Amino acid sequence: MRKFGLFAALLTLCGATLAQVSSFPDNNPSSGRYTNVTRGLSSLGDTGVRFKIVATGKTFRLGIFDGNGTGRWDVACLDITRYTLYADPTSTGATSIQIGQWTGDTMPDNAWWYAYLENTTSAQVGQSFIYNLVVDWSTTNYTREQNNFKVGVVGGRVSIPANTTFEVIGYMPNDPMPALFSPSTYDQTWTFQLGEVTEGLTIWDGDFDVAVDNNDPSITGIPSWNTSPNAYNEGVWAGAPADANISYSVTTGGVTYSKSNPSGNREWEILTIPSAVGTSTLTIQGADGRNTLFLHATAEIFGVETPMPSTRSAGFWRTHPGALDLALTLGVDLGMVGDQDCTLLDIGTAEAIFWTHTSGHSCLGKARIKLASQLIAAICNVKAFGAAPLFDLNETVASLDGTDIAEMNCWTVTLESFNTSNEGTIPSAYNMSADPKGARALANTLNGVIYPGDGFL
Ligand SMILES: [Ca+2]
Ligand SMILES: [Ca+2]
Ligand SMILES: [Ca+2]
Ligand SMILES: [Ca+2]
Repeated sequence: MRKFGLFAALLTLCGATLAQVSSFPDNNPSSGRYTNVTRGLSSLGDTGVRFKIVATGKTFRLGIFDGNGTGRWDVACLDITRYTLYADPTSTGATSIQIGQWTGDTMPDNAWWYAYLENTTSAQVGQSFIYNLVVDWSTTNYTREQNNFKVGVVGGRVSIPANTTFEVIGYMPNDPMPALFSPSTYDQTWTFQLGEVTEGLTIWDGDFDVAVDNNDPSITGIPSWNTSPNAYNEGVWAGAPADANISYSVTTGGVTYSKSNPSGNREWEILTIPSAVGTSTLTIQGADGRNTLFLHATAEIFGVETPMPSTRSAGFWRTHPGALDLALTLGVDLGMVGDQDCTLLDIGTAEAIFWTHTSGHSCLGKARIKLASQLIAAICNVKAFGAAPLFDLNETVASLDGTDIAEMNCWTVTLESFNTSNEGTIPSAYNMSADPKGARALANTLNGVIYPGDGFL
């Protein structure tokens, strides 16, 4: 009984950290849904926004999608956006201990950027590590600007802290400038999970730009926490640009509270829920890509949690040549290995690395073959299945070209553990039959012997 309890507790601990990818608002590159940082633009933007990250374990991966301010998913970004991570063990938005800072101009367009971070005791509370991610503008030189992005965390959870203003925008393919905002599956709706509140729940909606605004009797003036210099006192403010059908609601304890006439231009309105029961859901309908929505709630707000993508072992990739061939078309780059160019690995070399007998090779060659086998599998898992390692594969690739055998063996163990970490469902295109014989026959040979190349001697 006691043993089982301990095992169950360990499972809970491990499952809570690695079973999911936590993203805000989501981790889908074509959903059209973004959070952003804005200034001006007939709206309520200001200096920046912030996110709470609670990590567990030894390391976590911080991801930013489209962190840059140009190209796809961006229209009006002039300044450089800063992404600064602070230790925040008190969950108060502390900024005294900086963990790292990155700028949008170094991040890729329409793609994820990742930082691999070791948890630090300066952020520790019990078994958790709490961080404050601040996204802001690096100057005050521009009065009208906007950078859209997503945040994704593996090895932890990202949220909007309670009593914090945040921003969201969603782009349909037919929004202005479709070249920037398609393909997009955005359907004008949003769903957020709200953290538990013990008292009543209050949601403030800002600049929802409802076309025909009314006066909200439950609020006067501007909320005391508002920091935007552009806010108007609550009143009757026609939307600019106007959204005809925008509304939102909160469902809690089986009851739905709706706000059918939310805020007009540059004002804040309110939805009060007298008794929120357990976890609640916030839903928004009718939001388009011409207008950033501002929200501020007394509850913590969560985006989308998605299951950890699956992985397959080196043994799978070795014996499934069809799946391997398909994954290799996505570009498996092992860099230079000695004088051997493995930057665009072909199936003959990949199968030769998998199937070669290491007996005739040097210690270095053997270490490289073992590491390269796991590395091919890991890169295939990342590229084909979207698997999410908690370490930087580029460091492993660099190690493969080095001569530090102990380091290589260490990476081999780490990679093997990653490659066998999640035997869940894989995309159907990769569900092919095993064909070990056929796979072996594809391996490069030299004088009739399987030969992965000079870099692996
Ligand atoms: Ca962009
Ligand atoms: Ca962007
Ligand atoms: Ca109003
Ligand atoms: Ca507006």
